[in-house]
Formats: sequence, C-alpha cells, structure tokens
Amino acid sequence: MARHLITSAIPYINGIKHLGNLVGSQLPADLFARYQRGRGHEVLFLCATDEHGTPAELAAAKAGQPVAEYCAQMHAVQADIAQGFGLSFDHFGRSSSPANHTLTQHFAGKLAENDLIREVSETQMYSHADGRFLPDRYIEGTCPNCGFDSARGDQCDNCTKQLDPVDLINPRSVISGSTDLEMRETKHLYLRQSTMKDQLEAWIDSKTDWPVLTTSIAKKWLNDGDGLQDRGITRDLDWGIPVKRGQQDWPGMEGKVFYVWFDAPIEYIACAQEWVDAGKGQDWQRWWRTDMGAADVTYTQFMGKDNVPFHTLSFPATILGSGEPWKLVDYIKSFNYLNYDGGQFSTSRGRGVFMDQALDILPADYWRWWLLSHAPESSDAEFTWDNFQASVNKDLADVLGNFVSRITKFCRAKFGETVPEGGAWGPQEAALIAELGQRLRAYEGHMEAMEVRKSAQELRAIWVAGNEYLQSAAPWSTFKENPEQAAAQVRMGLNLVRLYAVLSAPFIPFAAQTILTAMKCDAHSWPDDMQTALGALPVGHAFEVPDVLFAKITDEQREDWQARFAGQRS
Ligand code: B3M
Ligand code: ZN
Repeated sequence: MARHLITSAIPYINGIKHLGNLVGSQLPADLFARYQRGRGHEVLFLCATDEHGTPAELAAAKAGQPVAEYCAQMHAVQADIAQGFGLSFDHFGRSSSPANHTLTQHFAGKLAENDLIREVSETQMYSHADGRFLPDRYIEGTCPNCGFDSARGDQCDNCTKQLDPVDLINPRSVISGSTDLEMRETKHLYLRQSTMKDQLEAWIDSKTDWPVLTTSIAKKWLNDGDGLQDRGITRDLDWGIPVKRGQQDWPGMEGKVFYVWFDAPIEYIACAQEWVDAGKGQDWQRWWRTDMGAADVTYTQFMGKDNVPFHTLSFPATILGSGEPWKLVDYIKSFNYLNYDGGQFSTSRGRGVFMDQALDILPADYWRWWLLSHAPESSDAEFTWDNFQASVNKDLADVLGNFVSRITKFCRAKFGETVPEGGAWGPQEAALIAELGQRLRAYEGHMEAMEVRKSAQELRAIWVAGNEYLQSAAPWSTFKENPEQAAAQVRMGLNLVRLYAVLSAPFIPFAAQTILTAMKCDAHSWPDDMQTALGALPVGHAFEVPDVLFAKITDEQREDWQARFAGQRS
C-alpha cells in the first residue's frame, strides 16, 4: 500500500469561488484522492481557506463584520459548498488556526537562526486618522496616467497601469477616506531567498517528470531575475499571524503580521495538525516529517498556474531554509485557466457560474464531469453552455445513464430484479472482456499520470464499449429465440453496471453511489482481473432499477442559464 499526501491550493476566504477556480485545483485534487483511495492506498487529502491579507480585511469591512467573524462564517459557507461538490477532503482547515500561527512563527524563527532573514527599512503611507500604515490596496486616488479617480495604490483598474501609492494624485485612505497621510519609515523582514538559488535550481532540475506547465513557470521565475529576489514576508496589518521568532517577540516587529503568502502554504502542514486536533486522525508528523515516517509518502500538489511560483520557489525556500526534515512536494500538477462563454470568469463583475449557483441548478456530478473532461491542461479552456449541454446529454445521459437504465429495466421486465441464471458467455463476451481489460489499464495509466482529460476520455470509452456490446448482443431480440443466452447477456450487462460505478466514482461519486445502492452492492474494490470483476454480481443477486441517473438539459434551460449568468451577480 502506497501513501499519498495530496493538497489543493487553498482558496481565499473572500467570497465563493467560480467554476474556473474549482477546476484549477480542488476538483482534480479530489479526482486523484478518490482514485488513490479506490486503489486501496492510504491517502491524506487536505485543503483549507486562505484567510489573511488585505482582501480578507476589505471583504469583512464591506460586509460590515469583524474580520474574524467574517472568516469563520465564510469558512463554513465554503466547507458546505465543498461538501456539496463531493470534495472529499480529510480535513478542510483554516490558515488562521492556532496550529498555523505556531508553525508559521516556528518557521520564521528557524529561518532567522539560519541567517536567512534580514531587516529592511522602507517608507510607507501612514494614515493619522486610522492610526496605521496602509497597504497598497488601502489607498485610492487619481490615476496619474488616465485620470481615473478610484485608482488603487497597486494598480489602476481603468487603464491597468501598475502603480506605487506615491504616484497617486490626492491619495486617500480606503478605510476612513482621510487624506491626512504621510510617508513614514517602517521596518520589514525579508526572506533571503536569493541566496538559495542554486539549491532551488538543483531541486527543480531533479524533477524531470513534472508537467511542462509547472517546470516552465518555475524556470522562468528562477532565471528571470525578479522571481528570486529577496521577498518581504511581513506586513503592517492588524489581521494575520503576529510576527514572532518562534515563541519570542521580535523587537521592532510589534504590531506587524506575516505576509499572507508566507503563512498560506505553511497551512498545508498545519492543516494536518488540525486534522489530528479535530480527532479525525493521529500522528500528523507521519505525513510531514521525513524523520518521523514521511520518507515513503508521495506528496502531490494541485493548483492554477498563477500559484506555481509560490510553490516551486517561495514555499520550498521556507522549507529548505528551515534546515529541518520537512517533506517537500514530489509532484506539482498545475492548470491553465478556464474561460467563460467568450470572456473571463469575473468575481468582481459576477460573470460566470459560481460554486453555490452551480449546485442550485444541477447536481454536482454534471459539473464534475464537464469540468474534469474539459480540464484546462495543455491550454486554456472555455466553458460554453452549448458544449456543457451537449456533453452532459451525450456522455452522461445517453451513454452511461441510458445503459444503466436499459439493462436494469429489461432484466426487471423479463427476469425480475435478480441477476438471472442460465446460458454461458461466448466469444462476444470474451472480446468485450479483453477490450475492457486493456482500456482499464490505459485508464489507470492516465489517472496515475494525472492526465485528467485523457482519463475522462478513456472512462467514456469504457462506457461506450458496454453500450456497443448491448447494442450488438441485443438481449431483447435474443430473448425471443434463446432466453438462456439472453440471461447470460443480461448478467454481463448488470455486472458492467456495477463495474462502471466503481470505475466512475472518482469523477461522478454521487451517481456511482446511487448505482451501487441500486445494485445492492458494497463491493467498491478496484477491479484487478476483468473476468473476475465481471462476475462480482452472482446469479440470484437482487437489485433495484435506479431512478433516472441524469436528466437531459433542455434547450430552454440552457438559454435561461446563459442569460442568467452573463454578469452582475447580486
Ligand atoms: N489563496 C490563491 C488562490 O486561491 C491562494 C492560494 C494559496 S495556496 C497556498 O488562487
Ligand atoms: Zn489609470
């Protein structure tokens, strides 16, 4: 039995994620976790909310709530939606947890001990009215480039020019509106990652099996100069993890917190502690410390391409720089972007389908199937309602759903709701078994390699093979001449139904469970030998015809949804 540690990039706390976010990290991570569990391996699958930084503070302010309260509430909302999508996290943690506070401070202490931290004096905008330093996004003013009057300190949303707060004309505080601002000196901690270039490069070079998307981004940042510059890891914010050196105060750092991107990946580790604290498991070090049992763990991370630099450079710099035997990632699966109906998903404009809305209109499996079978792997992908309707109706309703319903109903009509006796399998069944055996190995190969689209294609081909068999064996015709042989064909069909549930569960877990329940079968085990797997439901085994598994999407629904999600979520 192998051991798989799997993490998905942890979604920001501020708001509900759209389908593009989902398919870029959490959903493929879930696919892989479900598959590895299905194969009988030991899996620890972790995710969390990313709760610090200015976006969290601003969103809480906008909602008129204290930020801690806002985060607690949004965490519950996100956890609920994740469950609705069948995301099978062993634990869904919070980067604001006590475990992450302690661990983040611990890492900072170790980095300081190893002379990898330096203090830098900077000048930053200070607001007298607010009594605090203002991070870039807390300052607004007139854009010097286009004259837009609500340009942010880091960027103008109107002309997209990157800005520095000092560039703004008539700068004001976003918190109070006050213009009583001054540039003041403030000290920050920088991680000296530039000194670790050789070590990081050697590590990345050793990962010859990584996907091109991951390696090319890592290399670009490594060699572009900018990527490995020493990085500020502290901020003048109220909300976050207080800057400490282990458990010691850090003179000069009073009132400051760690930068969100410093503590967020550390939450991958802290989340395992939360998992233990929540009573769901024991011994988190066994997953994370190579000196405490994690040497044989395979660690895989899933994320969108914009997160790759942080996971290939900054986080490894934290881990390596600590000098302690923490587990480093073995494989990083990254994704391009999913676009929405001729443009981009937009959280700020409410353009596209968001996770809560998706579940309001259709069951999770419809989305899971479409998203995974169209995952943006080799390039960006696009969601269109036509394509969604076509692939749900064809793959799920016509191919899989129809197969299940046809064979179970036919059996009920002619033989009753038990696996019928009589006849024997011949050359046609032997050919099907051989084909399925081959396809199964191909499916496994793609799943192991995390080739999401290819896996979906192969699974679909496995469903199609059953349909073609049924079409040509035609037990409804055979039955008239030779009911015994028809019984043998039906036995094959019913066993295919069970097999499909097992093989499809990583993609469409809810439908898979419905099928297994209807087949009164709790044999989830992954097929080894195809012949044996297709004998799992013996003669006399009782089942029930399941309800319709997948209702087709009508043209009317499609048009209605297309209009509804075009923009302006309230
Ligand atoms: N929250 C960004 C994102 O959701 C960020 C990922 C953190 S992973 C440690 O895309
Ligand atoms: Zn501008």
